[in-house]
Amino acid sequence: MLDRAEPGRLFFAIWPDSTIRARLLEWSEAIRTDPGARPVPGPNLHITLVFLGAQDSPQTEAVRRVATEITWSRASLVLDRIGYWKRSRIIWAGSREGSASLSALAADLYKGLRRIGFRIEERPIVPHVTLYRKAQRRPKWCERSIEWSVEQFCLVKSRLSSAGAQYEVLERWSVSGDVK
Ligand code: 3AM
Repeated sequence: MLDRAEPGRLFFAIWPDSTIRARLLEWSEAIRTDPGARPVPGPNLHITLVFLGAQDSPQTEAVRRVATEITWSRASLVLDRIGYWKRSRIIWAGSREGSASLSALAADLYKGLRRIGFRIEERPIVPHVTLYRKAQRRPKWCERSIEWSVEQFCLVKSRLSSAGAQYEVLERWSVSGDVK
């Protein structure tokens, strides 16, 4: 059940299509060692670009305008490594090389947000897809390479529920800057 009193937190993200999602799920299954680790369900798999926290409606509208004004080019990203963050107990899929275009997109979003008065700490993006939460140990080694051609980014609302995070994609922007 969603907690209706909770306004939801916003973030910009990249959402996989069904092909990339299926490959991520298959990889996630292949690296599993800790039965207590919680796999992120397929529909929730994503890469966070910029986290905005809770925002009211006027702010959300201003944030949408920032995204609409951004011009960006198609980003290519190769997911080819599995990582484990012991402190946050997260297992993730990431990229050895990173992606200059995704970093530029995140930097432009931060710039636009600062222009409209947001004071958020700019974090260098480490593009990653969280595969497991509450992981107590490192995953199994399993080599994979997923080539991801990113053509859209989106604004997402996250709400916490007893079943975990619930995500709602509010809007998507394509490479040309057009809203789909
Ligand atoms: O995409 P991942 O799973 O790495 O950890 C949260 C999740 O990241 C992160 O935003 C994504 C969508 O919820 N997140 C949550 N609270 C955050 C905060 N205060 C945060 N990132 C930065 N600051």
